[in-house]
Parts: sequence; C-alpha cells; structure tokens
Amino acid sequence: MERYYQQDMECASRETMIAVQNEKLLKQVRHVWENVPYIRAKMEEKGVTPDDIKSIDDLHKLPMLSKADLRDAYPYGLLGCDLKKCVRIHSTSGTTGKRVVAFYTAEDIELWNQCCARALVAAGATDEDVCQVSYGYGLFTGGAGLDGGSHKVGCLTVPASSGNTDRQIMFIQDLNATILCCTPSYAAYLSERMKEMGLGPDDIPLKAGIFGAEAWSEEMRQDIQNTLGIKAFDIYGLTELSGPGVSFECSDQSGMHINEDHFYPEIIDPDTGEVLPEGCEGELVFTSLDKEAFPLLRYRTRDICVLSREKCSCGRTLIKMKKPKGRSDDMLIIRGVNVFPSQIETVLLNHGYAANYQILVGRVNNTDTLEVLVEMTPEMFTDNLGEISKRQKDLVDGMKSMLGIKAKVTLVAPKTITRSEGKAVRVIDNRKI
Ligand code: DLL
Repeated sequence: MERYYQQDMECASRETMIAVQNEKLLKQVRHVWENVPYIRAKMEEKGVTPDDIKSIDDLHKLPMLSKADLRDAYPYGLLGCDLKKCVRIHSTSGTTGKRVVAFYTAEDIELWNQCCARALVAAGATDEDVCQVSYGYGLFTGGAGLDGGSHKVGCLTVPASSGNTDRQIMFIQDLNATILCCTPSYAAYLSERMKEMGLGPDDIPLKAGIFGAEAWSEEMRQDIQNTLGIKAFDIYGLTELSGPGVSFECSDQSGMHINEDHFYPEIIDPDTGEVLPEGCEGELVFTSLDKEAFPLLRYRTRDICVLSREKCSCGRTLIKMKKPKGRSDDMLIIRGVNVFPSQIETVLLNHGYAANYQILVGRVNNTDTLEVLVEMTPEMFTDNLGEISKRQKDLVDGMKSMLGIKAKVTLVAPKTITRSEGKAVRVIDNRKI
C-alpha cells in the first residue's frame, strides 16, 4: 500500500491545490513587494503591483529572475526578512562567478525538511529504516536536506557525507543501512567498489536509493538497480529554492512529483520567454509560494524538461516533471547540433559500458570537434586492437544515430577516468578555455 508523508497535499484535489496556490501566491508576492526592493524594482519596471496578481493565472504578469539577478544581488540583495531571523545559509557549487548564497529562517528549514520527508516516504522509508546520507554536508544542500527529511520520518540517520568509499560500504553493512542517499554517479562508484571487494547485492541490506543533484539516464537507473539490488528513485532540487525535495519520484518511477504547494512550476521557451503548454519541452521556471528568507518569483532554472498532469499510479496528484535532460547551459552545441551529455550516456549504457566517460570538445580549423573517452569494463578489457577498433566503431555508429553527428570515440583502460564523490564533471569544453 502506498504511504504518504502529507497525504492532504500530496493527494489533494485539483480545486484544493489551486486554492492553496492562489492564496499562497498572493501572500508571497506581497511579501516580496514589501521586503525585497530588488524584485520590487523589477515589478515596477514591468508596471505590475501586488494588486494586479489575483491568482496563479496572473503569474505571467510578473518579471522573471535569473541566475544573473542572484549574482547582482549577492549576498544580501534578495533577502526577504531581517538577517537576524535567518538561521542558516547554503551555497551553490557553481565554479564560475560569484556563488549564490541562499538564506533560511527556521520555518523555511521546517518546510524544506517536510519536502524531503515526502521524498523519503515515497521511496518506502519508515521509522524502521536506517538512512545513510552520502551527499556532501556543508554549503551544498544535499546532505542537510536529506538529513532533515530523514529525521522527520524517524529513520536512524547515518550522516556519512561523501567520500571514504570503503567506510561507506562498511557502514552500510555494519549499521544495516536500508536507504542510501547520494548522487547517482557516486552510487555507481560505490557499486563498482563493492564488486572489487567481492560483494554483491545480496551482501548488503539496502532496499532503496534516493539519487539526484545531477542528470542521469534511465539506463543508469537500471544499472544501479541491478548492481545494488535496490529500487533507485530520482530527486530534484536547487539551492535557490531550498535544495533537494523540490520534486521527487514515487513507486511509479516515471518522473518526479513537484511539491507544487510550495513551488509553482512553469515551462517556457528558453529563447523567447513565452510560457508553453503542458507537455512541451522547455526551461523550467519556479515561483516559491511560501518562502520567507529567500523568496523567488519566476526563477529560471535553466533545466530543460517536460511537465505532465497524467494520473499517477501512486495516487499523488502533484504535477510531475520528466527527468531533466540537463541544463540549457550544459547543452553542447557541436557543429550547430544540440548535444546533451545524457544522450551520450544512454548510448554507452545501451552498449554494455558503465557511466565512466568524459566528453572532450574542441575546435580545429574553425570546426567543432567532439571526442568521447569511454572506459572499458574489466570484463571487456583487452589489448586486442582489432577488438578495440570494432568496439569503437560500434559506439561511433550508436552516437551518430542518437546525436545525428559523428563523434570520435576512444576506449581507455578500466579505472582511468576519475570517479566523482559528488556531482560528476563529464564535459571538458576546450573552446571556452
Ligand atoms: O543539486 C540540490 C540537490 C541535492 C538535488 C541533492 C537533489 C539531491 P544545486 O547544487 O544548487 O542543488 O544544483 C541544482 O542541479 O538546477 C539541476 O541542473 C541539477 N539537478 C538537481 N537534481 C537533479 C536531478 C542541488 N534529479 C541543479 N536530475 C539543478 C537532473 C538535477 N538534474
């Protein structure tokens, strides 16, 4: 039987949800108008006041915000309350420009923890479970978010943080961890290390994993599920909106339910900013509905995905988002063709490789070049050049049919590509350097 953390909201009727969203939106817009001069100025520029916003249908009148606004306003410019009321900050892992710093009041953290608790319960967690949180703790939101959710559910929480892989495996075994929370690339690394230690799925008590913070393919899910002997659930979120738990997967494993009583989603055309109808692929934009310290109106996430209100077998009525394909800024444009790293990953996994790869992009004689370094698995490792060249050709053909362009493929020996303990760095774009 399906279990919920907050059934009244997770399974609310459409009318109830719309009423909740309308009421919260009006309050949030007024809160922003009165407390965040930066956003108020943008509203004034567009000639809109809180009186113009009577329901969600008026959302399109509001200005949008982007990462550039967050950088402009760094560090305190988007604060929605007295700093004294804030109890925590988190910050993005971005490597370029100023980091984004998000603020939280105690109430903001309470609501965030509830969102993560919904995700854990949807993955089958109860107070009988031992939940190992192997996302990084610190400025990154992954550790703190899932830790807070795990406390709410009453799991025994193991705050392992990321790294020290052998110790992670020891804790899973010795403390009987049943739920693992980490990035999918780290889950893949853990399972690889387990194999090297001679351990299989039957040697560990894990039953579910909650994996997110980066794009991962359906093929990678199958791989992780088989090698760890668990059900693998996706979880999505971003620091600007709190962290993990903006949306989460249920037993149906077919996309993530958005906690739309807290975060109102829209899909826009990333080029024109036009709002697209349900079912169209575009950039995900969120309006926070009840944040105090860091409220955001129509924030452009740059994540590309599709929303769907199709009925879900789990009974939740929360709108679903498909697995994000990646960020619009992760999308590579190679010789005029759009390429997402997740498409390359799909080809590799379909050909029996693990997700250990690196994408090298360059430019020679004004033409873009695309090379994919792919690790052979220990089982397929060989020094037979004929065999290697056949394997490379198969991958080149597979990528040509998936991407529509030719990539160079170079097979490398097992364990030559650096493993990631957090978000994996898959692309090196030498055109930008
Ligand atoms: O990655 C929050 C998080 C922690 C989510 C743990 C899930 C689990 P940021 O570091 O601010 O926050 O990065 C946010 O990561 O805009 C997406 O591009 C990407 N992302 C997050 N979750 C997913 C996912 C955290 N499940 C950015 N699938 C987002 C694809 C994801 N991309």
